[in-house]
Order: sequence, then structure tokens, then C-alpha cells
Amino acid sequence: MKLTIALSKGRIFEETLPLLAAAGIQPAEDPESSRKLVIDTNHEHVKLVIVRASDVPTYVQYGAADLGIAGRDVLIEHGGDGLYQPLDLNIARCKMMVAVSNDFDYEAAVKHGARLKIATKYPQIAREHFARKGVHVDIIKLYGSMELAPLVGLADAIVDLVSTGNTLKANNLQAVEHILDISSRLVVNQAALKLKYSTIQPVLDAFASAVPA
Ligand code: PRT
Ligand code: MG
Repeated sequence: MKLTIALSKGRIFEETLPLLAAAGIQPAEDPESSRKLVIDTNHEHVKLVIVRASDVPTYVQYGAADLGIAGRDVLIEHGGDGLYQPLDLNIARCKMMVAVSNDFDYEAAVKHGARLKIATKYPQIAREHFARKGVHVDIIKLYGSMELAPLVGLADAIVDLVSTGNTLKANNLQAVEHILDISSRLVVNQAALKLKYSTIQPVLDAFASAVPA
């Protein structure tokens, strides 16, 4: 039975290679150098489709891919409809943080009940975080380079992913709150899991046994 796995290029693809190898799957090409969006593997029944990180849940939800790998950030924003999430793969780890410019007094602004402008690619996560804290916010949706927003007066703070912290530092920003630990998860189309159980279950088992500590 044919199996399609949706992956994004970059860090998720690289960190997924050892998991695929554990399941006996080796991509025939490197998506970084090839322009192909459908990549064959050594496994005659398995192919990879290369999509934007934030599109992975959509491909799997509609069954265009049977399996996919997506960050917890992306899955929360997507909502997870129609997706079975059996496994935290512990790859592409980072933290969802609130960050502000070094000269912005975040504590004072929060204490005084100021209404904050928050720039983010993650409106769902940001809205929930500030609602829990009882802080009033206006969310400004961006698609990238959130770090710029406080520097040019678009926002008071950003909600973004941080891994080394180098991007914040290079832009005179600092993290002031930790919202969530993020890693990538395996997602499976619920109908495919039933229909292709005998093909999918061994892949799930191999991935589970190869998850990095
Ligand atoms: O790049 P594109 O717009 O196509 O999509 P994407 O940014 O969603 O994809 P990609 O491949 O960059 O990220 C895929 C997944 O990797 C995300 O959904 C996260 O779950 C995870 N991940 C892990 C990260 C990071 N670490 C990370 N550091 N995603 C993004 N970053 C960015 C962050 O947004 C910030 O701009 O890297 C910058 C900070 O890095 P440091 O090391 O300077 O702190
Ligand atoms: Mg990116």
C-alpha cells in the first residue's frame, strides 16, 4: 500500500532523516538542491511531499499525505482537526517566548494594565497566553521577521520562537516570558491510519524507537 509523508525543508527535514532511516526509508534526492516537490525513496511504496512547514497539517488533514511532521507551534495554530498525533519526535526543539526591546519595561507596562500591541505569526498562541494573564492586547499578524516589529514601533512586544537566542540578541531584544516548549510531532490522517494500518504502524514503531532523548 502506498504511503505519502509530508515534510518541510530545512531543520525538520534534516532532523527527520535519522527517523526515516530507522524505518528503512531513504530519500532519493535532497529537497534543498532538487526543485522536486515529490521525492521518491528507496522504499517502493513511500514517497515524500515537500511543503511549507505551516501547510503540513492541511495536507495530512485532507488525506493528500498520510503522515506528516509539524511543529507544536504549527499544530496549535492549525487546530489539529482530523489529525491523530501519536508521537512527540523531540526534534526541531525551541521555545515560544514573549520578547521586547531591551529598553521597554515590560513588567511595568503589564502592572499598569497598559494595552499592548503584539506582533506575531502565532495569533492563537499569543491570544491564549495574554488572556490567561489577563493582559489586554491587540494582535498584529505577521508572516515572518517578527523581530523587526518592536524596532520600528509596529508593536510593543512579539511572540516568537527562540532557539539559540542569537536573533533576539542581534536585534537588541530580550525574552521576558516563556510560553511553551516546542518540538515537532508526527501527525497521521485518521482515515489513513485505519485503512493503511499495516503499512503505517511499522513506520510509527520505527519512529518511536528512534526518537532522540
Ligand atoms: O521558513 P518558512 O516560512 O517556510 O516556514 P517556517 O519558518 O515555519 O519553517 P522552518 O523550517 O523555519 O521551521 C519549522 C519548524 O521548526 C517550526 O514550526 C518550529 O516548530 C521549529 N523551529 C525550531 C523553529 C526554530 N527552532 C527557530 N529558531 N522555527 C523557527 N525558528 C526561527 C524563529 O522564528 C526566529 O526567527 O529562528 C529564529 C530564532 O532562532 P535563534 O536561534 O536565533 O534563537
Ligand atoms: Mg523559517
